[in-house]
Formats: sequence, structure tokens, C-alpha cells
Amino acid sequence: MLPKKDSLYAHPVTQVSNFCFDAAVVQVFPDMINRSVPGYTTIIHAIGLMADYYTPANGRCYDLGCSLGAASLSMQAQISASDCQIIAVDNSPAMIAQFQQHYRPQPNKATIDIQCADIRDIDMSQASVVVVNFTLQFIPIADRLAFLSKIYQSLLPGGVLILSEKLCFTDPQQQQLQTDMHHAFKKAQGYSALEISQKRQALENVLLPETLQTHQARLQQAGFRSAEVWFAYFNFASLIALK
Ligand code: GEK
Repeated sequence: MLPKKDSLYAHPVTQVSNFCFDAAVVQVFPDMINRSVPGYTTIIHAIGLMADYYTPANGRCYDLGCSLGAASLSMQAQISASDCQIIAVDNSPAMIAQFQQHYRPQPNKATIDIQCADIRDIDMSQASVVVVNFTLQFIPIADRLAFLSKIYQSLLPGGVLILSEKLCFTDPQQQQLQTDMHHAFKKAQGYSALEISQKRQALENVLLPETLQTHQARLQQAGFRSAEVWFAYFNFASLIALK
């Protein structure tokens, strides 16, 4: 089935409501995220490569805020170790229903256990790899340290967290440039000025970006020995944090 084109914000509305991951978003999600997040496809592929590098036989990986499971499926396709398990969690019932409906177990590949839950509440343990791909930005800032500390505790020695986020910048000129370049990216992907502006309004109080330095300091506070950027494209970056 071809993913539907995202035109959710193509028509003017008097009051833009807060963005949420409902059935309408699920219908267009692959198109939306590909045309909105610079480097998304590259990141998804590389998550699979890193998961293969870090996951031993009988290993366990988590994909937290899995949406339709792109990162889980990339890990499943690329992990070569035997008898591995991927636990994929999202709190949007519409996302999880769609992922479950399309999921097919693959012979001799890691299994994917798909769960509908709030990632702040789940129990986690014995993890080799934890993926939080563009999801921390939707968690209230006050909850982020406790959430990352739980991830740290759940990782085995030598385990890793892959954390991708939209960033903001302390220097106003840098902030303006990076925002303008992101909007230029979206325009080049076919979004109109109206779509870009209404989506920005919808996300305003929902997606809360922080600076790279804030993320790195918090990861260190949560216990990680180091957290470095392995990929960045305008105001979007992915870090790998080592236990
Ligand atoms: C991908 N990782 O394709 N608990 C569980 N899920 C949550 C929570 C929460 N508290 N808050 C938000 N979500 C995916 C893309 S999208 C990013 C991730 C984006 C979920 C939410 O339901 C949504 O599916 C996901 O986090 C964020 O690699 O749309 O920009």
C-alpha cells in the first residue's frame, strides 16, 4: 500500500489545534516524517547498522515512541545475531494498531513485541540498544531526566542509547538560520508556506526542542559516560550515548 500524501495543513483554518498522533496523522505519517525531518531515511538505516553492531545473541533492543515501527523494522532487518528481541512501544493507539496490522514476523530474525503504553511508565531491563528517535521532544521537560535515567539503568554494561531530536540554539541568529533552512527543506519537499506555518503552530506547545548542550548535560547526569552527535542536518541531530 502506497503511503498517503500529507495534506493535513493544506487548507486555512481559523484556529490551529495542538498536534496529536491520531488516526488522520497515522494515515499520512510515513510521507509526513520523510518530508519534514531532514535525514530521516538515513537515520533509520543507520539505526539498523548500529543495532547490529551492539546486539549480541539473545540481545534485547527497545524502540521507544516507535510510531509505525520504521526503526524497529530497520533493526530487525539488520541485526544478524540470533534469538534477539525488539520491544517497540508507543502511546498512540492509532499508531500501534496500524503497526500491528502490517507487522509480519520474519523467519530467523529478531522478533518485534509491539506494545501500546506510555514510555515513561514501562519496565525496562537487559537492553543492548535503546532507540528514542524523535520522541523525547514530546515528553514534558520535567520528566526527561527520570526517563533517561531509567533507560540508563536498563542498559547492560556497554549498551547504547540512540537519541534523535529537533534542536534549538541559544544564539538567535543561529536559531533563525537553522529554522529558515528547515523551512526551505520543507518547501523543497513540496509543502506550501501555509502548510509550514500551520504545522509550526500546531507543534508550538507540543514539540519542545532543547539545545544540544542541554541534551548532552542531561545524558551525563543520567549516567552516560559520553554522548556524541553521529548525524546532523540543520536543526535535527542524532546522538549516540554510551553506558
Ligand atoms: C520513527 N520513532 O519513525 N509514550 C509513548 N509514545 C509517545 C509518548 C509517550 N509518552 N509521547 C509521544 N509518543 C519514530 C518517530 S514520532 C516523531 C517518532 C514525530 C510517540 C507518539 O505517539 C509518536 O508516535 C512518536 O512518539 C513521535 O522512527 O512525529 O516527529
